Amino acid sequence: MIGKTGGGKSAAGNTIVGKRVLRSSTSAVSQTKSCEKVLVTRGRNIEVIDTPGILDTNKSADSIKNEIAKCLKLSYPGPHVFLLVLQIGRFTKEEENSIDALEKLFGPLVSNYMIVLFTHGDQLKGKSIVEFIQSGHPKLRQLIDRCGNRFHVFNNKKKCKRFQVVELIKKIDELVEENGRQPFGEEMYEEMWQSEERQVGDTKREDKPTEEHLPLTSSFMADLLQKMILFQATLAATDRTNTDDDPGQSVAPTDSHLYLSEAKSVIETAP
Ligand SMILES: Nc1nc2c(ncn2[C@@H]2O[C@H](COP(=O)(O)OP(=O)(O)O)[C@@H](O)[C@H]2O)c(=O)[nH]1
Ligand SMILES: [Mg+2]
Repeated sequence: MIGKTGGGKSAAGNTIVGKRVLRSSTSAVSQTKSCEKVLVTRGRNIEVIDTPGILDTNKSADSIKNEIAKCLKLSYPGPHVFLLVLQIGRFTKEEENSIDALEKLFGPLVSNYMIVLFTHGDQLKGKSIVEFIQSGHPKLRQLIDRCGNRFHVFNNKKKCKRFQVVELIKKIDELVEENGRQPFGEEMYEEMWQSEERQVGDTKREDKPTEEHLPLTSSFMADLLQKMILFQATLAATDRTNTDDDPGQSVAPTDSHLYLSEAKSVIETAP
């Protein structure tokens, strides 16, 4: 799960798991200090990895690099899906730039593994999520389009949440099939493995790494830091062409701009 602080990632993780295991709160400060993996077993194993807001631009590239490295380890041999968590009624510049930025970090194939997961479904007030998207900001529609038109909505406050989870898992299963059941980032993990062989100067090792022993060499980390800097610059970029053709809903160059066409009453919780 990827998104900005306060978007509802931890709450969504709890909805998926069916228990309150991840810390979730209204605080503008991230309650999720570091990546965490939780396992849910309901006839099958599902691993959910919660992350602190890696789309927040007030964090240093170096600290986010370390979080990403931890996520890579936790998700070895690669995630089957990235859930890009967006809060209904909030769509910030960083979220708008998120796909471009994530492609800089993980490569262009990452969008083949993305599903946009909206939270705060209760804010739809009777509207369907499709209606919300269709009447929403063009940039939001573009983002969903780039994610192969895959999206889902959670109301994490709903009493009975199973149905929405079942529907999400169905969408994930379809995506997994579309991707030939291959997890994301095989080459990236392969590259880590090989860079360790180069560093150690070993003859080729037979054993594949396990999650705990996944090598993250200094050259891999240095490369990751470079990508992280590019990632953050892309997140913070302001699209100036936007203002001319769409003056009513232009993207303000602030960190916390809200597209209020849909949910005027939503309280901004991001820093
Ligand atoms: N009304 C409502 N509140 C939600 C929903 N999902 C999350 N929240 C609240 O939004 C706040 C931020 O959620 P959190 O899971 O900590 O966000 P994170 O920083 O992305 O992990 C918390 O107060 C949650 O209770 C939702 O679907 N509906
Ligand atoms: Mg959290």
